[in-house]
Amino acid sequence: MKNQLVTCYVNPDLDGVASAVAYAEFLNSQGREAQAGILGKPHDEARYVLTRFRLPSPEEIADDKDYQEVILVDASDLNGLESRINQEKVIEIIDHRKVHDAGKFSRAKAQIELVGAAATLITEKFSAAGSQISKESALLLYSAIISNTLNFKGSVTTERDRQASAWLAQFIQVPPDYWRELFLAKSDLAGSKLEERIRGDFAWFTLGAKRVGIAQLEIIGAEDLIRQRGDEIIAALEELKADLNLDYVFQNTIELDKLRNFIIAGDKDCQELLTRVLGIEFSGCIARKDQLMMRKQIVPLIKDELERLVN
Ligand SMILES: [Mn+2]
Repeated sequence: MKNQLVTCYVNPDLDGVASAVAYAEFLNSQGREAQAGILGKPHDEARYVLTRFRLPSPEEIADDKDYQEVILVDASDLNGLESRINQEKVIEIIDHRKVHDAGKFSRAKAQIELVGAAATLITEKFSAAGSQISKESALLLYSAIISNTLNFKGSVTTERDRQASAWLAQFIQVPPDYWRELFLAKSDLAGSKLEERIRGDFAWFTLGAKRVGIAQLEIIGAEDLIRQRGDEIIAALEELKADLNLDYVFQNTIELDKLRNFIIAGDKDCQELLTRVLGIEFSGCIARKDQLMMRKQIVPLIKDELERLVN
C-alpha cells in the first residue's frame, strides 16, 4: 500500500494534471510520500504540453485502491470522480470552484479559493515555502494558468494568477505567442474529435431539484464550428441528456480568438432558464455573450436560480 495519492477528477484538464503532478512534487519536498495519479485520459491540451516539452507522462490509475490517503486538486465534486475515489480516504482538497462538494468529504481539510486556476494555488505553495520547483512542474503550472484564465482575458482571472505565472516564468522559457500555440492545440475538432471532446469535458450538477449538464469547448474558430456543425453539437447534447437523465443541458462555447461566448441549447425550457440567468437572447439554438465566461462561473448563477425555485 502506497502512502498518498494526488489526483483530480476523471479525464482531467491541463489544470488538473498540472496541479496533481506539481503538488505531489511539493509534498515530496516537504518530506511526504505522495504520488500523482491520473484517472481516465487527460485532455488533449494536457497531452499537448507533455509532448511539446517531452515531459514524463504522469502515472495513470484506475482507482485509489493502492493508496492509503487521497488529496484532490482542481476537483471537489462527487460526480466528476465517478465513484473511483473513496470519500473517506480524502484528507485534503485544493480547488477554485464556487459550487463544490467539499463538505461531503468528512476528513478533508479544504482550501477553496476563487482564483482562475488551481495551478495558481499550487504555485503559491512553492513560492510561500521558498521550495525549489522542477522545470517540469513550472511548465505545467504556467501552461495551466494561461489556459484556465484564457491568457488572462477570462473574467475568472485574478491578480494572484498573474503573480503566480510571473513567479513561474523565472524558471522556464516559452515563446511569446505560446498562449496561441496552446489554444490551437485544443482547437482541432475534426471528425469524431468534436463529440469526443464534448463528452470528455462534460460535467453535470444537481442544482436545486434539477440535474443540469454543461458541455464546454474552448477553441479558436468557435463561430465557424457552430455554423458548420451546430446540429452535431445539439445531437451530442441531447444524447448526454438522455444518458444521464438530465433536466437541462447546454454547451458553453468559448471563442478564444474573438473573445466571446456562444451558448448552445436545443430545448426551449433550457433556453428560457439561460435567458433569465445570463441575460442572453437566443436566436435559434444559439446565444452570444460578449464576455469570456467559464462554466465554473455559470454554475453558481444557475444554482441560485434553481434553488430559489425550490424554496
Ligand atoms: Mn481548474
